[in-house]
Amino acid sequence: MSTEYGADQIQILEGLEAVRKRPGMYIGSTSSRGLHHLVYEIVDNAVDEALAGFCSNIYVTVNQDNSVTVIDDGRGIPVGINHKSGLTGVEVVFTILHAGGKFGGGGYKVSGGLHGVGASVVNALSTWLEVEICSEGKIYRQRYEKGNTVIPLEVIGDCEEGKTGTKVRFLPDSTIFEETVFDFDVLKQRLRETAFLTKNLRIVLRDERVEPEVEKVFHYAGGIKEFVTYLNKSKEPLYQEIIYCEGQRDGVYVEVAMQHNDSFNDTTFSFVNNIITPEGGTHLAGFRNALTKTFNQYAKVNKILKDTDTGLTGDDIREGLTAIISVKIEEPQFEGQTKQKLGNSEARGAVDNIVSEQLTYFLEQNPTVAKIICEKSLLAQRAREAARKARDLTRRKTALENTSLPGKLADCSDKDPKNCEIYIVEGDSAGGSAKTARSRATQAILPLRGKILNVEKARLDKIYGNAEIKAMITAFGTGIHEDFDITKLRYHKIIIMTDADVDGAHISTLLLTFIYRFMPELIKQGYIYLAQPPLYKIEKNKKIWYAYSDEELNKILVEIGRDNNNKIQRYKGLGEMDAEQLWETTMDPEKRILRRVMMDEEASSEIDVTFTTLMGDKVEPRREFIEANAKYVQNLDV
Ligand code: 28F
Repeated sequence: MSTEYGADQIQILEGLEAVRKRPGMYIGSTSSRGLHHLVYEIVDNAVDEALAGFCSNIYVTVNQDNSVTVIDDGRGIPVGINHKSGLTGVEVVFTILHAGGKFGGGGYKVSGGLHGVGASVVNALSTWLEVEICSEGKIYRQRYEKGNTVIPLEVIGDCEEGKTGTKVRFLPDSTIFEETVFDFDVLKQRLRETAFLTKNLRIVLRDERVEPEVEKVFHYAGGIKEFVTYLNKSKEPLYQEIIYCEGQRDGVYVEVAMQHNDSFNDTTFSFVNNIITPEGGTHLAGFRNALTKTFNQYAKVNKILKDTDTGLTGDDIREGLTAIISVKIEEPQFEGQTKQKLGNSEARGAVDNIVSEQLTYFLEQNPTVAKIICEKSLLAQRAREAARKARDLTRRKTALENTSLPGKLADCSDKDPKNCEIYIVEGDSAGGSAKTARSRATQAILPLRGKILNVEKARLDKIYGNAEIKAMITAFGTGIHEDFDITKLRYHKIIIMTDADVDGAHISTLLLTFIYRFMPELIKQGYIYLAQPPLYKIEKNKKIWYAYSDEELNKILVEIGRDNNNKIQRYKGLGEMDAEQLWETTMDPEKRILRRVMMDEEASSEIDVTFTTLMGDKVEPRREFIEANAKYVQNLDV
């Protein structure tokens, strides 16, 4: 190989330098999320090899030094020189942005990858990266540092007869990423999803940083059918079958799986080339159209609906539905502000067509299932009518209705939402203390009585009729569902304040479930917080300390000395604090600790599982909640 820098090499260096200068442009961010994307980029290349039909196992290992190794048993990245570029296949993959062959031609039909940027971005953002290829009985290796070749491609040994594959190991550059420690649970969730979406692919995830090592194997022969079963695992399915449609049309490969459960939510997730599309797009629109059309047709033909009846709406049919829509397409076009919405028009027609045809056939073959779904939809239709009436009462359409703020709300005087906060407080007594303690100008208090309605288990009419829920909806000002309007939000901090015990945690979950189902945008945009009341009060020689955790208590005790003059009080509830203490420990913006509730849309299928597992009928493991909840919460000292 030539050691002189030709025009091509200079271009490569400039390309990778650009990635290091503005990493956010290529991987979204340099936070923990961007860090994890590095793994997905490498894994996605291996998944592409699986989709092409040449790879059936992928091994992902987080090593002790926090580097990551990904191995596949595909054909191995080509080691020969590509005549057009004068580079080896390996160099094309690891040094050229938008590595060739991924989109269109090159034997690759489809591709994952955040923006299809691939392995070269990972290479540019790694302190070092090593790639090993097994091909034609030899092991080849190349090493890069910050994207630059430090050891050119060389043969380092022999490999087993007939064995082929690719191994990549890289260490993310700590001068680029704010976070360099991989979260095993985050990787686990994403790789499980990837395995569901790629039938028969086996993904083995290992964590070597812990003793004993942890290993997870994801391998689903049923693909997205098993994904639906997984999502419904803590719900009651209405029938045993998973309805499944599959086909190809206009260059779009379509797969749909679905099953209804006895809940009232629509849990549909759509994917394009294995990447979740939180805002849906043409594929989802095609699915919804097919579903509404096909069920109405079936219900009419089979006299479940009379000709004079108003038809079933999409919402009616999707009540209690769990569905996965997965399309694979050569050149996906993403639209919308966050580029998360599929735009290709051919995907709409393809999904609509394939689902309409195969669903019609399924319903004819399975009249019992068809009847169950139609009846559930009819019930939903009636409930929706009742709900509409109840809901109109909770809607605030005009400015005049501002006067109808809930009676229990102690509103703040400042009217600029940016300055305003609302405390949702468990119990009337704590609510009273909070009202006394608050800073009237900017802090509003809404006390809630007793347990909050579990929205996972109630139909819309009951939900709209619930006083506590109505009070929150009116106080927040945004409306819900299709009426939701973030510009009407009356407070830029919505703070949930409950007792620091198991019941308090349960109430927080109920409130978060309600917000997640009815106004998820409030979570996505970071307006929801959890207050953190202290667990202990320590008194010594008339001086007072508060501890918010057991560790903190120990720290304080070490500082002030453990002796008999210490008076330690364990707070069981907010009610044990007087107004002054509540202000000082939990409400004073200068001193309090707030935890912001976060939500990663990429992980939305897993968040759904968390909420339904916690709030559904089958299990209510309170302790588990506290652990699971911790994952969606970030500590903030505000
Ligand atoms: C651990 C990560 O990256 N696996 C990959 C292949 C296989 C081929 C390929 C990849 C070469 C130059 C585009 C092999 N034989 N795992 C991976 N396995 N890339 S990445 O080719 C990419 C072309 O430009 C491959 C025949 N065709 C393709």
